[in-house]
Amino acid sequence: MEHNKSNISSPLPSGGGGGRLPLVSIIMGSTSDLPIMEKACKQLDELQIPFEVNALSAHRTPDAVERFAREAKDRGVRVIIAAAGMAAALPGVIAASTTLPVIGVPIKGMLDGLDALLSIVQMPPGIPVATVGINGAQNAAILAVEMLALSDDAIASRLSNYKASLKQKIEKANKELADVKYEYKTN
Ligand code: AIR
Repeated sequence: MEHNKSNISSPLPSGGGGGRLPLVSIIMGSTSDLPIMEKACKQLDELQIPFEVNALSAHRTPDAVERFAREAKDRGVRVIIAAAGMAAALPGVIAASTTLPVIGVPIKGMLDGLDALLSIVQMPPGIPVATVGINGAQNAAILAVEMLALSDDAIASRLSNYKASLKQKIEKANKELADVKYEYKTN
């Protein structure tokens, strides 16, 4: 998998992106979240959305997080996907310093991820974080693309093809289910 270049110092490998500016910024509390967040990267790649990915922590690198949030909009980023586990302050702290929509991904670590889910979803009035399910990185990417599609017909068309492919996939799977035999199965 290739990761795009970013102007934020990152422990992640860089490269690819074809010199495009990122529309979506994926940020995670630690590179230990990457195995989950790779699903978001893969989905954005599939839908041909330029993105960047960085690891910054609300607790370990608070100044860098605030700078990231303040500068993201001027860099052309349209949607931020922020993921963290445990006491997951990152999405909320970012949402506090930007008017861009922030999609939060709770990462399962302790307590089956409920700690992160509640930390991300229970934001005070005025500072929303659109929270997906625990480890819901792929849905976060799709939601981000749905936001971009509101003002971009080419993206809207790719998104609509993707949704149609989901329908075809389940229809095919259901046909295959017909070949599964059980003594008492009637279809
Ligand atoms: N985390 C990092 N800084 C603040 C928080 N809440 C989260 C990371 C990761 C978890 O703590 O998002 O899910 C454990 O991080 P690490 O680096 O110890 O593996």
